[in-house]
This record gives sequence, C-alpha cells and structure tokens, in this order.
Amino acid sequence: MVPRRVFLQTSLACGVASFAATVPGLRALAQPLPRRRSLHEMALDDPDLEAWRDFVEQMQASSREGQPVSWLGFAEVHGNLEQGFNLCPHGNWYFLPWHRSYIRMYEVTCRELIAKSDFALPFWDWTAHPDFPAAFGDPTYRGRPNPLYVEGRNTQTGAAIPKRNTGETVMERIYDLPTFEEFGSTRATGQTDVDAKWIKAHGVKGELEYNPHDNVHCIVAGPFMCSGASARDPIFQMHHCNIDRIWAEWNARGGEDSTDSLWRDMTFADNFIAPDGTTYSTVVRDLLVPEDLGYTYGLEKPRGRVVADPGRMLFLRSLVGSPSLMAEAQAIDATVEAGPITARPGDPASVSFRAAPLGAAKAADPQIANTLQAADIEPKRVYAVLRNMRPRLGSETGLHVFVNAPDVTAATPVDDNPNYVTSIGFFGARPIDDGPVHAGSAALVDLTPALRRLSEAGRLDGDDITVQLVPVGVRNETGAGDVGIAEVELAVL
Ligand SMILES: [Cu+2]
Repeated sequence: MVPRRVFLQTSLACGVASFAATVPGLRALAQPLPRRRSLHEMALDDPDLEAWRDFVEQMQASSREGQPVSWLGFAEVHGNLEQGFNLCPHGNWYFLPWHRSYIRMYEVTCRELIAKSDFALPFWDWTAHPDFPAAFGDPTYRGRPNPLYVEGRNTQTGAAIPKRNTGETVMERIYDLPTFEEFGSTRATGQTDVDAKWIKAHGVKGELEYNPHDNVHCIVAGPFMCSGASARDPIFQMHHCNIDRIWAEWNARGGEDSTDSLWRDMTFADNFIAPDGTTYSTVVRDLLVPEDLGYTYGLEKPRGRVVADPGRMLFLRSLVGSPSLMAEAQAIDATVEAGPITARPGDPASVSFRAAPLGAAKAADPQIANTLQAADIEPKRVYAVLRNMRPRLGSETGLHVFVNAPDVTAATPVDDNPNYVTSIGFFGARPIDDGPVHAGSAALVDLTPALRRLSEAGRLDGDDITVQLVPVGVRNETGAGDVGIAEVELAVL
C-alpha cells in the first residue's frame, strides 16, 4: 500500500510543477527548489550543516529504542556489519537510481525531523576538494562531541583522496563515456525481465563505481565505510550525494540515460522508509530528474550529444552476457578472452592479446578518433572486461591496471605514467575464507585513453595488447593479497 503521507507529498509536488509549467509566469511564484551545495563551500555553522548534525544526533538517539526511523534503522536498509549488503544494488545499472532514492530518504526525513523544509543534502566534492572535510573529521564541535565524527577512520581532517581515484584525468574519462551502461555500470548478466531478483544480480561496473565510488569508501573506511554498514558513517550520504551529482553532471553534459524498459520499469518495492515509519516504493523512471524529486544541483539544461548507435548497444548487451545476442554481435565486432588468472602482490598478472581484434588499432589511433569526433561519430573504444574478480583478503586490496608497460610492481608510479590505466576498488568484498563465497565483481576498463597516449608517443607497435594487473593495499602495504580473476576479455566496442 502507498503510505498516505508520501503519496500526498508526491502528488502535491507533481501538481505544482506541472501546473506552474503550463501557466506562463506562474513558475516564478513557486518556491525555489532546495539546492544541494558543496561541503567545502560551507562554513561550519552553515544552516544545512547544522541541520545535518542535529538530524544525525536525533536519529542516533532513536536507534537506541530500535525505531525504523532511526540512524540504525535507515542504515540497515543498505546493510550491516554481520551480513554485508542488504537491499542496495552494486555492480549493475540500478546502482545509481537506487542510491539516488536512498539518500533522498535521508534528505526528506531530515526536512521533517528538523522542521527545515528547505534543507538540502550537502555533497563532498572530492573531485575539486579531495581533502577530508573538517565538519566530519574534527572530533569535537563547539566544545561538544561532533556527531559527524567517527572514531577510527583512516582519513582525518585534511588527508586527501589520491589523484588516481578522483582527480581531473579520472573524471574527464568518466564524463566522456558515451552510454549510460558504460558510465553507470551495466545491466545484470542475462537479465530478461523486471523481476526484483535482478536488482542485486551482477553486471559489470563502470569506472565511476569501481574507481571513485569503491575507492573513496575504502580509503575513508574506519569501522563502517568499506562495508555493507557504510551508511552508519554520516559522510556516506555526502559521498553518495557527490556520486549523484556526477550523474546529473554527466546528463548536463549530454549523457543520455538508458531508454531500456528493463531499467526504467524496475520497481524498488518497499525498499525505503517514510518519516512516519511506513515503507514506500520507487520506480527507476521516476528517479531520473533531480528537480522532480525536490532538489536541484543548479545545473544547466542538457545539451545534445551523439546518441550511441544501436549496434553499439547490441554489442554492449552481448558483452555483459545475453548469449542469444552473441552471434549478431560477432558480426559487428570481435572479442578475445583469456583466463582464469591470479594477480599476486609479488607477481602481477600479465595477459597478452596477440593480434588484438582488428578494430583495436583503429580505436587506438588518435587521428582516426579526432576525425570521427569532428564528424559527430562516436569512435570505438578498446575495453578490458575483468570478470568475477575475487580479492583473497577482501576490500583491503585494490588493483592497479596498466597496459603494455615494460615491467610493473606495486611501487610503479601511476600519476603521469602513460601506461597506467586505472585503479579498481572492491568495496564491500569480504575475505574469501570468511563465510560463504559470493561471486566476485566485474569491471569494464576503458583502455582507449592510455592506448591513444601510447600511440601518439609512437610507443604502440603492432596489434599486441598486454593488460597488467597489480594488487595493491588500498590503505597500506599489508592490505594487498592475491586477486583471482576468472576471465579477462578484450573487446572493441
Ligand atoms: Cu556506496
């Protein structure tokens, strides 16, 4: 059943918006939407920050009484320390809309509990400000314990997230991805309908998820942030608000959300908790425009962008595992695969694709890419698809990816290294010896920017592509363990 209060709020908001939109001059009379702002632009006593502090404190007090509308009750929706993830999808195309709906639940509840109807969640913009924000890192605020502080975090006030995870180069790569599934993680492998079982099924993570999202979680860590219980750390909502903003920014730059009904028509049934304690559902297609949900990032209207061609979409779908499409896809382009392999800290894995698919050399040629882009044609990309990756020690380990590098170790520098591709995190992965073994995560790694760099420098010869994978500790040396990878696929998309 639809809880009455939520239904009223929603229909009222929709009514105002559509009415104002159809009657000229009325839009100006409507209340301005609360704007989500960057934490680093806020004074410590900014009203939204004060509201978040009070909200966290009140919600934590309710936790002690076991209320659903409480800090623990809300966090349980995402997961907990014992069982890991609960309702939250990771590693597939529901990752972005589900988390948009999830953090909005906090925003709406904060407005009501603190009686501040214009409250908007702040975001931690680690792209512009990788340093950990003082509002969350300082143990005390005005001489009292700070409710936003969590003891034991790895990251204290001012400590910075590395450039390789959230820096400009990474973000440009991510904003440049042409389709929703490459940007926001792919459909679940083999998905055929909108049954709820697909919400948590495995797809392939795009870089937004496996690099900034996963790595920021695990670099901040402490008792919660690298686990299913991460929403217990009050920085979680600021981190996910930034992920959400990046999605809106990608849209504003012309990125188009998927038009596939398997994505748009999925319902997150009774996944969320209203301020009165009743549960409610959301549907993906209603979660695509921030302004419809009662907040804004103040971004410009989307500008046009080349829509990815149907052949590309078909191939992408076949790549993530819809076997019936494989035959058709092979007529479009080729993939080659290798595996299984194990990457060890002292012995990185190296996978060579001799005579890579024909299109690879063309995709790596910057001149061809420029010519195509000038004609509004999306150039092909060379992807390494890493499937079923399982870090033996769990989320403490990450993977550095290189291409055609002469020799790599965990100490090989990554910044300004032309052979460096990206860094993969394993947010929420448990040690293999710890309980039941789950399927590992998968990543869609775009090799094209690195290949074009090498090609430009005259350092790419022939059609041989070698992908190198080096396990590293996410926070310290001892965190690095072996990573098993069931399959490495090289695909031209
Ligand atoms: Cu997350």
